[in-house]
Formats: sequence, structure tokens, C-alpha cells
Amino acid sequence: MLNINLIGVPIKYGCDRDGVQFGPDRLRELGIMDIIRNNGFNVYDMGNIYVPDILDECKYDWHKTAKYFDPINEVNTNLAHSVYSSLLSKSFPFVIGGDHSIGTGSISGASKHFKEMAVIWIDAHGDINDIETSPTGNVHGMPLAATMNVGHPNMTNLYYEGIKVKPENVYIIGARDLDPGEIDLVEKLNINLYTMDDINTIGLEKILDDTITKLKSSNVDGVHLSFDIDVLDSEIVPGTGTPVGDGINVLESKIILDKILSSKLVTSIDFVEFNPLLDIEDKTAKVCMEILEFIFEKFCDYRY
Ligand SMILES: [Mn+2]
Repeated sequence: MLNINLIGVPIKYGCDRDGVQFGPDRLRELGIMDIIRNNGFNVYDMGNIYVPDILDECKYDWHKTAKYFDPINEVNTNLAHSVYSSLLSKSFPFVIGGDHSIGTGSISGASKHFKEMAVIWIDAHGDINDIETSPTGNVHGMPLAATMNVGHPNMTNLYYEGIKVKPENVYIIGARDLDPGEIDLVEKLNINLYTMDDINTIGLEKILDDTITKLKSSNVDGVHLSFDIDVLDSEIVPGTGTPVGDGINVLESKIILDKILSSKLVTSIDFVEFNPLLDIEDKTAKVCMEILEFIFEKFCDYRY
């Protein structure tokens, strides 16, 4: 039976918007442990990674444009070791945010364990800015670039030196809000990008079949799935910091997760950007729980 390590990362510094730090404990209150357990898994709550309290006026203390730079990297280093340690002890790391800056830590930890990693990034955004191309200085828009060895050395060399995932092993699905620098990087590095336009023209099933076929024919031995709830349409998830319209609905998110999980390739997961303070009458909370329930049902169905 699969052991699952639940790892919380109550961080808001990557999005610089209050409330997302309450995500992990809110998901616990709503019963995430029971959901996992009731689907037949041994689940261990590893607690929250420590996140220091920092005053707003100190956000540029470590870098003149990238906010809360050193503290985010430190949290991510600790997260990376927690993810790596979980994999070493044959436990599946299920990481709950917090904002998406934690992608750097999760991927860095997982990639240390595997020979060749792939990443499936389900998100309205690309999160492939570096400090220079970022319009905001918010580090949650940079983690995927950093793991491909693009960006500030303190991020690209996090946990261990050098590249964590090759760009040809990166799959971004659901994006619809890419910055100019991100569009350039997709072309330069040949990243697999499937935008909302692609979903609407090519179709989800074909995109996912192609992704899984490519993964299975590659040398990849570990797949990290990073699920940002803002991939869902802004009407469905008011409780997230950077909502974008014209996104997928809940059924489509389940189609994506079903297809990806049925491949049995996934070796770690992030679930990020749920902001309880921005939520309206628990609308987002309910959607999160429905999706989490679906993930662990499928985990069980596919006998991970
Ligand atoms: Mn994101």
C-alpha cells in the first residue's frame, strides 16, 4: 500500500498577497487527511515547513526587485529535503501550498531522487519568468524557469547545483496569461506548452494522450505534477491570488487528472494557490476538496 507524506508549506511571499499561507491548515480542517485515508492509503501529516514572519517593508531586503528572495529560497531548500527524504523512505510526497513559489523546492527535492525528471505544470500562468523578465518581482512566477536552470543562481542551484529538469521534459497545460519573456523562453527552450487556445482547438484528450505517449517513450523515471488551482476559471475559484478568466471547468480538471494519473507515472504532487481569505462562501474550498477527493480516488483506482 502506498504511503503518502502530506507536507504543508504555508507561504505567501511568492505571490505577495495575504491569505494563501492559510491554505494548508484550511485543507486539513476540511478533512484532507480523511480523504486520503478513506481511499485506502497510509497517510502521515509531516506538518508545515517553517516559514519565518517577515514585515511587508522588508520584502526587498535581499534583492532589489525579487520580493522576499532569501526567505523563499530557504523555505524551498527545506521543502526540497523533505520531498527527497519522503521519496527515499518510499513515501509519496503530496505538497500543499501556499503559493506556487514552492514548485522550486518540490521539483529540486524530487529530481535529486530520480535520474531524469519530467514536470507537468497545470496552471493559468507559465511561471517561467526570471527576475529580469518578471513584471512584478513575485517569485511564484519563476519556479519552473529556475528548475530548468534559468534565473538567479540562488534559485537555479537550490538544494544542489545545476539543472533539475530538462525543458523537453516540461509540459505546461492550461496557460492563458503568459508574459512576453515567458513566450520567448518557450520558443527558445522548446518547452511543451498547451494553452487554453490549444485545449479549445486540439482538445484535451489528444493533448493528454500526446503528453503521456511522449513521457512513456522518453527516459523519464519520475514525474512531478504541479496543480495550481488558478488553472480553473476565475468564476469557479474566487479564492486564489491571481485568477484568470476563460479557464477550464471542474470536469475538465478531472479529465486532466484522470488521464495523467492513469499513466501511473506520477511520483510527487503539489496542490497550490488556494487562498481561504479571498474565498467567497467556501466556493473555492469546496472545489478544492472535490478535486482532492478525485485525485485520491483515482490513485486508488489505478493502484499506485
Ligand atoms: Mn502557478
